[in-house]
Amino acid sequence: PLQLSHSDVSLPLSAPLSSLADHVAHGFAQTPKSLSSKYFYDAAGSRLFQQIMALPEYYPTRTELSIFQAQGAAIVQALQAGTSAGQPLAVVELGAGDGLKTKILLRELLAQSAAFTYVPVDISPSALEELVASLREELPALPTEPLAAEYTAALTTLAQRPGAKAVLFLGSNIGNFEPDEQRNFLQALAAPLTAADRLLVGFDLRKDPRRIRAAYDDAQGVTAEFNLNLLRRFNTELGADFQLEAWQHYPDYDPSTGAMRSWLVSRRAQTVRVAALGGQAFDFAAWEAIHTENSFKFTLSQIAELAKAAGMRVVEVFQDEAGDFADVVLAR
Ligand code: AVJ
Repeated sequence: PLQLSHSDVSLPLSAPLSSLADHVAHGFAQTPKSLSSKYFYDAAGSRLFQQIMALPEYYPTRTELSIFQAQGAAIVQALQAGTSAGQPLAVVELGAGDGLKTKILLRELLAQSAAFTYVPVDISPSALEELVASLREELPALPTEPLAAEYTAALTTLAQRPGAKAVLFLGSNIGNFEPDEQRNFLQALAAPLTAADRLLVGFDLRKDPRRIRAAYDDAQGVTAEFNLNLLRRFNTELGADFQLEAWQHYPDYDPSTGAMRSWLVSRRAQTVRVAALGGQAFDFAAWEAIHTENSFKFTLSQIAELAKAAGMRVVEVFQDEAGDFADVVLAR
């Protein structure tokens, strides 16, 4: 049997992660200064996100989990509806993380399907290693082809891979994109698919704005740590000299647009230097904010419009009873 350890794991890195230093230089040249949320997920950030998923305030993960627990069989059927029986299926998941929710669907697929391969894609090699190790334990019969890469590499994999496909994009990860990016990305995801293939997308829905805000401003401060970890990462990986106590996590929800945005606010005027950028200095005014994440919330009609704009149709919508979250099956 294959042994997996931290030293010998060789996950195929199909594309190098784009340079963190370049991203910082580019992001800090913008107004307002902006960073991509994809850089949250180093090993520490992935662990913090696991803690977030268990927080009492952070409802999306346990809500999507409950949808899978209650309706997993129907979801898995909908994912295979276009596929003829016995045809091998590739289940490609973007941003697989720890796979906690996906395992429910994988178990159901193993029970229902003749042959399928699981292709978890994640930007965090450490999270992917742990996922693969846990799958070897819990679902040893499942062929798994992990890919430590960004979403764009998953698009290449989808285009190159023959046969039927089910693409999973769960957890409202799509909410990290601005609305025009959401449409463009779904369009790019649809491009390599045939009419028989299915896409399952998780969307966090509009709800009491205070509940949404609280999910990103938990009492224990784990989300604040998660946000600040971005700066810690720049200190360790880029030799930056961010003083973490001079920054404040600030989440902000706009119920008119569904835009949940996270910021890091500078508590005072300060200058930060980045060794990896030749010691380049960046000035921050007192109370200046860096935009670090979007977590858009959706209405069902918005989702239908988005699918249409991306050239896809809504096949089926699965929701929890309270209507907090939707898992939507899409097809070309
Ligand atoms: C993993 C992108 C779905 O936006 O809700 C959680 C990340 N950020 N708390 C989200 C996150 C702060 C999460 N996603």
